[in-house]
Amino acid sequence: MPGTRSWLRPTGLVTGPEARRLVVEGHARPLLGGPQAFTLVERIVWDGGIRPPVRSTLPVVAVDPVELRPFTAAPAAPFDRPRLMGILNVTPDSFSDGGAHADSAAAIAHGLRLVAEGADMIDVGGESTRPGATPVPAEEELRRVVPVVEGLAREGVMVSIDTRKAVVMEAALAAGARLVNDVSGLAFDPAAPAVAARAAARGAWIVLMHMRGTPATMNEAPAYRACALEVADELAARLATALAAGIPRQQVILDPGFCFAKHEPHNVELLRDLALLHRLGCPLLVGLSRKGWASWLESVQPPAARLPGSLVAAHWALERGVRLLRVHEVAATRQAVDAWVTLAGRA
Ligand code: HH2
Repeated sequence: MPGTRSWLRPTGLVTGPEARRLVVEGHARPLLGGPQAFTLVERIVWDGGIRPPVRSTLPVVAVDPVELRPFTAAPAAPFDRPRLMGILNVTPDSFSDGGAHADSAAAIAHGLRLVAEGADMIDVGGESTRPGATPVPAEEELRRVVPVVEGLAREGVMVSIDTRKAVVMEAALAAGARLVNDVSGLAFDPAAPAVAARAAARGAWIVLMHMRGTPATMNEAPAYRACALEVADELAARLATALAAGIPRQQVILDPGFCFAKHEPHNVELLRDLALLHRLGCPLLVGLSRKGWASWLESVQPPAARLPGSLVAAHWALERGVRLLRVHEVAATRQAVDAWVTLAGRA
């Protein structure tokens, strides 16, 4: 049928010594170099139309190893193991910590606390992107984030700048940021791809997140026929634009953008099919911390009370090969991740 394509999703996951034995015996392939391995592959065939995708499950030996390469190759450091990105919102209106770190000194102190708790990097944001958020002028965003980026970078912290604006990216990079995290996937500001390409040439990582529309309107009526496949295609398009702008693939991190133009069924479908995104060949980041990705979880108030749900979601993502978790509660997530690393490697 014209336009019919197929996607692969590793499944039938095993860990530890059992995973290593099954790989040696040829019954499994390592997921991104391990510690997990997958014994099965789901093939998803879809023509892009109104009929749902057709899914069939095969033993891993029935699939050409060349087709599986993006799912088996070990990522380069630092994403060869799970990493934590601690969230630092220097905003009055973020959904869970708005106003908590409004002045620079308090924000820097909080960032340093998150590093002491085990964060590998700190994501500094000066504009809330929660559903319905009001956009912030560039001058105000600069005033909020630059001193904080500077203060943390001076202390040797790896800083990520969470912004959609090229001028904010540029100022934060000059102040010492080494990651650019753009929830629009460099689509919001026409000047952003060139700024990100210059930063990548100097070694910065670029996070491309998936969303549709803008935070002000994105969750009014998101509609997908096959959410995970459409997100994969739209992220591939953002990646292609980034590559065309001169950003090397090895410097890109991809994020499906939970709750950005997505309601519960979309978030759940994306969580189920997360591992198919490895086909794009970049490390994956997820931001599920404190989010109401399911409607019952949304009704748990305040958002800071959603730690148990956030930890389970983080664990679910780790199991599927996600190597960068964007989280509010670093100490608790660090403990959960370290516990998972011990069990996944040895049990
Ligand atoms: N989520 C938020 C902000 N930035 N960046 C990436 N890459 N992925 C995410 O899921 C993501 C993100 C929203 O969360 P938060 O920063 O806690 O809230 P707010 O946008 O209200 O400041």
